[in-house]
Amino acid sequence: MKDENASMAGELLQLNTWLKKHVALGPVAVITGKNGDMDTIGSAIALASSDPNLMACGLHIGRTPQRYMERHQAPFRLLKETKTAWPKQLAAIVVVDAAAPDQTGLHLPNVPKCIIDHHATDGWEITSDDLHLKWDVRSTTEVVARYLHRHAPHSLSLPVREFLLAGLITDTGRFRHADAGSFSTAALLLEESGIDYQRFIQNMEDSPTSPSDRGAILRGLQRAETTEAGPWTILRTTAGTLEGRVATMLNGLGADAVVVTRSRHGSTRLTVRAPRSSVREGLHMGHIMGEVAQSIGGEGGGHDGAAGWSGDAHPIAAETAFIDAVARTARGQVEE
Ligand SMILES: [Mn+2]
Repeated sequence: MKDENASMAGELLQLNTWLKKHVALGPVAVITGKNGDMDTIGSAIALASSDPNLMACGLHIGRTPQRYMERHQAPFRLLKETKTAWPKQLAAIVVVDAAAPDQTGLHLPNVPKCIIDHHATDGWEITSDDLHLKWDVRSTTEVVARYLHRHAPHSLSLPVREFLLAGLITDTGRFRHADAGSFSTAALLLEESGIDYQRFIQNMEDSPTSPSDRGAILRGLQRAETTEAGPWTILRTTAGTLEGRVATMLNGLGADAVVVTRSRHGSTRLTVRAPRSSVREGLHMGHIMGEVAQSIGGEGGGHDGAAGWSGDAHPIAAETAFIDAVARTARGQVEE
Protein backbone atom coordinates (compact mmCIF):
# COMPACT_ATOMS: atom_id res chain seq x y z
CA MET A 1 0.00 0.00 0.00
CA LYS A 2 1.41 3.35 -0.99
CA ASP A 3 -1.16 5.89 0.04
CA GLU A 4 -4.88 6.13 0.31
CA ASN A 5 -6.43 5.41 -3.09
CA ALA A 6 -9.95 5.64 -4.49
CA SER A 7 -10.93 2.08 -3.55
CA MET A 8 -9.80 2.61 0.05
CA ALA A 9 -11.71 5.88 0.21
CA GLY A 10 -14.76 4.03 -1.10
CA GLU A 11 -14.45 1.34 1.54
CA LEU A 12 -14.05 3.93 4.30
CA LEU A 13 -17.25 5.57 3.11
CA GLN A 14 -18.99 2.16 3.19
CA LEU A 15 -17.70 1.65 6.71
CA ASN A 16 -19.03 5.04 7.76
CA THR A 17 -22.46 4.33 6.27
CA TRP A 18 -22.57 0.88 7.88
CA LEU A 19 -21.54 2.18 11.31
CA LYS A 20 -23.95 5.14 11.23
CA LYS A 21 -26.81 2.83 10.27
CA HIS A 22 -26.18 0.40 13.14
CA VAL A 23 -25.31 2.82 15.97
CA ALA A 24 -28.64 4.51 15.23
CA LEU A 25 -30.36 1.21 16.04
CA GLY A 26 -28.60 0.36 19.30
CA PRO A 27 -25.27 -0.44 20.93
CA VAL A 28 -22.54 -1.90 18.72
CA ALA A 29 -19.76 -4.00 20.28
CA VAL A 30 -16.25 -3.46 18.91
CA ILE A 31 -14.64 -6.83 19.64
CA THR A 32 -10.91 -7.46 19.89
CA GLY A 33 -8.89 -10.55 18.97
CA LYS A 34 -8.32 -12.84 21.94
CA ASN A 35 -4.55 -12.30 21.99
CA GLY A 36 -5.34 -8.76 23.20
CA ASP A 37 -2.31 -7.28 21.46
CA MET A 38 -1.67 -3.58 21.00
CA ASP A 39 -3.03 -3.55 17.44
CA THR A 40 -6.38 -5.15 18.28
CA ILE A 41 -6.94 -3.21 21.54
CA GLY A 42 -5.72 0.07 20.03
CA SER A 43 -8.00 -0.38 17.00
CA ALA A 44 -11.05 -1.14 19.14
CA ILE A 45 -10.58 1.72 21.60
CA ALA A 46 -9.85 4.24 18.86
CA LEU A 47 -12.81 3.19 16.71
CA ALA A 48 -15.16 3.09 19.71
CA SER A 49 -14.21 6.67 20.58
CA SER A 50 -15.99 7.87 17.43
CA ASP A 51 -19.53 7.20 18.70
CA PRO A 52 -21.10 6.83 22.17
CA ASN A 53 -22.97 3.71 21.00
CA LEU A 54 -19.73 1.90 20.15
CA MET A 55 -18.22 -0.14 23.01
CA ALA A 56 -14.75 -1.69 22.91
CA CYS A 57 -14.72 -5.17 24.44
CA GLY A 58 -12.91 -8.49 24.33
CA LEU A 59 -11.56 -11.47 26.20
CA HIS A 60 -8.08 -10.35 27.11
CA ILE A 61 -5.80 -7.29 27.30
CA GLY A 62 -2.07 -7.80 26.71
CA ARG A 63 0.66 -6.19 28.78
CA THR A 64 1.53 -3.26 26.53
CA PRO A 65 -2.08 -2.18 25.85
CA GLN A 66 -2.81 -2.53 29.56
CA ARG A 67 -0.25 0.20 30.25
CA TYR A 68 -1.98 2.54 27.75
CA MET A 69 -5.43 1.70 29.15
CA GLU A 70 -4.29 2.67 32.62
CA ARG A 71 -2.55 5.83 31.44
CA HIS A 72 -5.57 7.07 29.52
CA GLN A 73 -8.39 5.48 31.55
CA ALA A 74 -9.74 4.07 28.29
CA PRO A 75 -13.18 2.43 28.44
CA PHE A 76 -13.09 -1.31 27.68
CA ARG A 77 -15.34 -4.15 28.75
CA LEU A 78 -13.67 -7.46 29.56
CA LEU A 79 -15.90 -10.34 28.45
CA LYS A 80 -16.16 -13.92 29.67
CA GLU A 81 -15.42 -16.81 27.35
CA THR A 82 -18.67 -18.60 28.18
CA LYS A 83 -22.08 -17.09 28.91
CA THR A 84 -21.06 -13.76 27.45
CA ALA A 85 -23.71 -11.23 28.44
CA TRP A 86 -24.42 -9.29 25.23
CA PRO A 87 -26.74 -6.29 25.58
CA LYS A 88 -30.34 -7.14 24.55
CA GLN A 89 -30.53 -4.29 22.06
CA LEU A 90 -27.15 -5.09 20.50
CA ALA A 91 -27.49 -3.83 16.93
CA ALA A 92 -24.28 -5.16 15.42
CA ILE A 93 -20.68 -6.12 16.10
CA VAL A 94 -17.40 -4.91 14.67
CA VAL A 95 -14.46 -7.32 14.95
CA VAL A 96 -10.99 -5.80 14.68
CA ASP A 97 -7.72 -7.58 13.89
CA ALA A 98 -9.03 -11.17 14.00
CA ALA A 99 -8.62 -13.45 10.97
CA ALA A 100 -11.47 -15.82 11.93
CA PRO A 101 -14.44 -15.96 14.37
CA ASP A 102 -12.60 -18.25 16.82
CA GLN A 103 -9.76 -15.73 17.09
CA THR A 104 -12.09 -13.64 19.25
CA GLY A 105 -12.35 -16.58 21.68
CA LEU A 106 -16.07 -15.75 21.99
CA HIS A 107 -19.36 -17.18 20.87
CA LEU A 108 -20.38 -14.30 18.63
CA PRO A 109 -24.00 -13.12 18.68
CA ASN A 110 -26.11 -13.46 15.55
CA VAL A 111 -26.24 -9.81 14.48
CA PRO A 112 -24.79 -8.00 11.45
CA LYS A 113 -21.01 -7.86 11.61
CA CYS A 114 -18.22 -5.74 10.24
CA ILE A 115 -14.73 -7.23 10.01
CA ILE A 116 -11.71 -4.94 9.92
CA ASP A 117 -8.52 -6.88 9.46
CA HIS A 118 -5.15 -7.12 7.73
CA HIS A 119 -4.19 -10.81 8.12
CA ALA A 120 -3.09 -12.88 5.13
CA THR A 121 -5.36 -15.75 6.21
CA ASP A 122 -9.13 -15.45 6.45
CA GLY A 123 -11.82 -17.65 8.00
CA TRP A 124 -14.85 -15.33 7.97
CA GLU A 125 -18.21 -16.02 6.39
CA ILE A 126 -19.68 -12.78 5.14
CA THR A 127 -23.41 -12.30 4.46
CA SER A 128 -25.18 -9.41 2.72
CA ASP A 129 -25.80 -7.61 6.06
CA ASP A 130 -22.08 -7.69 6.82
CA LEU A 131 -19.14 -5.57 5.79
CA HIS A 132 -15.59 -6.82 5.35
CA LEU A 133 -12.62 -4.47 5.18
CA LYS A 134 -9.46 -6.48 4.66
CA TRP A 135 -6.56 -4.28 3.68
CA ASP A 136 -3.02 -5.12 2.74
CA VAL A 137 -1.64 -2.90 5.48
CA ARG A 138 0.82 -3.57 8.29
CA SER A 139 -1.60 -3.05 11.17
CA THR A 140 -5.35 -2.82 11.70
CA THR A 141 -4.85 0.55 13.43
CA GLU A 142 -3.87 1.89 9.98
CA VAL A 143 -7.39 1.21 8.70
CA VAL A 144 -8.94 2.77 11.81
CA ALA A 145 -6.62 5.80 11.65
CA ARG A 146 -7.57 6.39 8.00
CA TYR A 147 -11.24 6.03 8.86
CA LEU A 148 -11.17 8.47 11.77
CA HIS A 149 -9.07 10.94 9.82
CA ARG A 150 -11.61 10.99 7.00
CA HIS A 151 -14.96 10.56 8.74
CA ALA A 152 -14.53 11.37 12.45
CA PRO A 153 -11.53 13.72 12.76
CA HIS A 154 -12.86 15.13 16.06
CA SER A 155 -12.17 11.78 17.73
CA LEU A 156 -8.45 11.84 16.87
CA SER A 157 -7.57 13.04 20.38
CA LEU A 158 -4.10 12.65 21.85
CA PRO A 159 -4.92 9.36 23.65
CA VAL A 160 -6.63 7.93 20.54
CA ARG A 161 -3.63 8.85 18.40
CA GLU A 162 -1.35 7.17 20.94
CA PHE A 163 -3.40 3.96 20.87
CA LEU A 164 -3.31 3.90 17.06
CA LEU A 165 0.38 4.72 16.80
CA ALA A 166 1.31 2.12 19.44
CA GLY A 167 -0.62 -0.56 17.51
CA LEU A 168 1.15 0.39 14.30
CA ILE A 169 4.57 0.41 15.95
CA THR A 170 4.17 -3.00 17.61
CA ASP A 171 2.66 -4.74 14.54
CA THR A 172 5.46 -3.43 12.31
CA GLY A 173 8.12 -4.56 14.81
CA ARG A 174 9.02 -0.90 15.47
CA PHE A 175 8.83 -0.10 11.71
CA ARG A 176 11.11 -2.95 10.66
CA HIS A 177 8.18 -4.47 8.72
CA ALA A 178 6.72 -1.11 7.74
CA ASP A 179 5.87 -0.03 4.21
CA ALA A 180 5.24 3.37 2.64
CA GLY A 181 1.61 3.24 3.78
CA SER A 182 2.45 2.62 7.43
CA PHE A 183 4.95 5.50 7.44
CA SER A 184 2.35 7.76 5.91
CA THR A 185 -0.24 6.68 8.52
CA ALA A 186 2.30 7.29 11.27
CA ALA A 187 2.96 10.78 9.90
CA LEU A 188 -0.77 11.44 9.74
CA LEU A 189 -1.09 10.48 13.42
CA LEU A 190 1.90 12.55 14.51
CA GLU A 191 1.17 15.75 12.58
CA GLU A 192 -0.17 18.46 14.87
CA SER A 193 -0.77 15.83 17.55
CA GLY A 194 1.40 17.11 20.37
CA ILE A 195 2.99 13.64 20.59
CA ASP A 196 6.72 13.82 21.29
CA TYR A 197 7.69 10.82 19.14
CA GLN A 198 11.10 10.29 20.69
CA ARG A 199 9.63 10.14 24.16
CA PHE A 200 6.80 7.97 22.92
CA ILE A 201 9.09 5.33 21.36
CA GLN A 202 11.43 5.42 24.36
CA ASN A 203 8.46 4.70 26.58
CA MET A 204 7.49 1.73 24.39
CA GLU A 205 11.04 0.33 24.46
CA ASP A 206 11.15 0.52 28.25
CA SER A 207 8.50 -2.13 28.78
CA PRO A 208 9.21 -3.34 32.30
CA THR A 209 9.81 -7.01 33.06
CA SER A 210 9.64 -8.68 36.46
CA PRO A 211 12.51 -10.94 37.62
CA SER A 212 10.31 -13.98 36.93
CA ASP A 213 9.53 -12.74 33.39
CA ARG A 214 13.24 -12.27 32.71
CA GLY A 215 13.93 -15.75 34.07
CA ALA A 216 11.28 -17.25 31.78
CA ILE A 217 12.70 -15.46 28.72
CA LEU A 218 16.26 -16.52 29.54
CA ARG A 219 15.23 -20.16 30.02
CA GLY A 220 13.43 -20.07 26.68
CA LEU A 221 16.60 -18.79 25.00
CA GLN A 222 18.80 -21.35 26.78
CA ARG A 223 16.65 -24.26 25.61
CA ALA A 224 16.81 -23.20 21.95
CA GLU A 225 18.05 -25.80 19.46
CA THR A 226 18.67 -25.90 15.73
CA THR A 227 16.70 -28.29 13.49
CA GLU A 228 17.03 -28.85 9.75
CA ALA A 229 13.70 -28.89 7.89
CA GLY A 230 14.33 -29.70 4.23
CA PRO A 231 16.16 -26.68 2.76
CA TRP A 232 15.46 -24.55 5.87
CA THR A 233 17.09 -24.18 9.27
CA ILE A 234 14.71 -23.72 12.18
CA LEU A 235 15.38 -22.57 15.73
CA ARG A 236 13.02 -24.24 18.17
CA THR A 237 12.41 -23.87 21.86
CA THR A 238 9.70 -24.00 24.52
CA ALA A 239 8.49 -21.21 26.77
CA GLY A 240 6.04 -21.10 29.64
CA THR A 241 5.17 -17.45 29.06
CA LEU A 242 6.16 -14.43 26.92
CA GLU A 243 6.68 -16.71 23.94
CA GLY A 244 6.25 -13.78 21.54
CA ARG A 245 9.25 -12.01 23.05
CA VAL A 246 11.33 -15.19 23.01
CA ALA A 247 10.39 -15.79 19.36
CA THR A 248 11.27 -12.23 18.35
CA MET A 249 14.65 -12.41 20.10
CA LEU A 250 15.51 -15.74 18.47
CA ASN A 251 14.36 -14.41 15.09
CA GLY A 252 17.12 -11.83 15.40
CA LEU A 253 19.71 -14.61 15.23
CA GLY A 254 19.19 -15.05 11.50
CA ALA A 255 17.93 -18.64 11.13
CA ASP A 256 15.28 -19.28 8.45
CA ALA A 257 12.41 -19.63 10.94
CA VAL A 258 11.69 -19.80 14.67
CA VAL A 259 9.10 -21.87 16.52
CA VAL A 260 8.32 -21.47 20.21
CA THR A 261 6.02 -24.08 21.78
CA ARG A 262 3.95 -23.45 24.85
CA SER A 263 1.86 -26.12 26.50
CA ARG A 264 -0.40 -25.61 29.45
CA HIS A 265 -3.37 -27.56 30.88
CA GLY A 266 -3.66 -29.73 27.77
CA SER A 267 -3.68 -26.84 25.32
CA THR A 268 -0.74 -26.15 23.04
CA ARG A 269 0.32 -22.97 21.30
CA LEU A 270 2.92 -22.42 18.60
CA THR A 271 4.36 -18.96 18.01
CA VAL A 272 6.39 -18.72 14.81
CA ARG A 273 8.49 -16.07 13.10
CA ALA A 274 10.49 -15.84 9.91
CA PRO A 275 12.83 -13.08 8.77
CA ARG A 276 12.12 -11.14 5.58
CA SER A 277 14.79 -13.12 3.68
CA SER A 278 12.87 -16.40 4.25
CA VAL A 279 9.54 -14.85 3.28
CA ARG A 280 11.11 -13.65 0.03
CA GLU A 281 12.27 -17.21 -0.63
CA GLY A 282 8.82 -18.70 -0.20
CA LEU A 283 8.25 -19.31 3.51
CA HIS A 284 4.88 -17.84 4.55
CA MET A 285 4.28 -18.42 8.28
CA GLY A 286 0.52 -17.69 8.08
CA HIS A 287 0.01 -20.28 5.34
CA ILE A 288 2.24 -22.81 7.16
CA MET A 289 0.11 -22.42 10.31
CA GLY A 290 -2.99 -22.97 8.18
CA GLU A 291 -1.42 -26.24 6.97
CA VAL A 292 -0.64 -27.27 10.56
CA ALA A 293 -4.30 -26.73 11.48
CA GLN A 294 -5.37 -28.85 8.49
CA SER A 295 -3.12 -31.71 9.45
CA ILE A 296 -3.61 -31.84 13.25
CA GLY A 297 -6.70 -29.67 13.91
CA GLY A 298 -6.78 -26.54 16.02
CA GLU A 299 -6.65 -22.99 14.68
CA GLY A 300 -3.76 -21.43 12.84
CA GLY A 301 -2.95 -18.43 10.67
CA GLY A 302 -1.40 -14.99 10.62
CA HIS A 303 1.05 -12.94 8.60
CA ASP A 304 3.91 -13.94 6.32
CA GLY A 305 6.62 -13.23 8.92
CA ALA A 306 4.70 -13.88 12.15
CA ALA A 307 1.91 -16.36 12.86
CA GLY A 308 0.47 -18.72 15.44
CA TRP A 309 -1.42 -21.92 15.98
CA SER A 310 -3.35 -23.21 18.99
CA GLY A 311 -5.11 -26.48 19.71
CA ASP A 312 -5.17 -29.55 21.93
CA ALA A 313 -2.55 -31.63 20.08
CA HIS A 314 0.49 -32.84 22.03
CA PRO A 315 3.24 -30.19 21.93
CA ILE A 316 5.67 -32.55 20.17
CA ALA A 317 3.04 -33.45 17.54
CA ALA A 318 2.36 -29.74 16.97
CA GLU A 319 6.01 -28.83 16.63
CA THR A 320 6.58 -31.78 14.30
CA ALA A 321 3.64 -30.72 12.11
CA PHE A 322 5.20 -27.26 11.81
CA ILE A 323 8.66 -28.63 10.95
CA ASP A 324 7.12 -31.00 8.37
CA ALA A 325 5.18 -28.19 6.72
CA VAL A 326 8.33 -26.05 6.51
CA ALA A 327 10.35 -28.98 5.12
CA ARG A 328 7.77 -29.42 2.31
CA THR A 329 8.13 -25.78 1.27
CA ALA A 330 10.37 -25.26 -1.75
CA ARG A 331 13.08 -22.64 -1.44
CA GLY A 332 13.46 -20.05 -4.19
CA GLN A 333 12.78 -16.42 -5.03
CA VAL A 334 9.09 -15.53 -5.01
CA GLU A 335 7.45 -12.58 -6.73
CA GLU A 336 6.27 -9.98 -4.25
MN1 LIG B 1 -2.61 -6.79 13.68
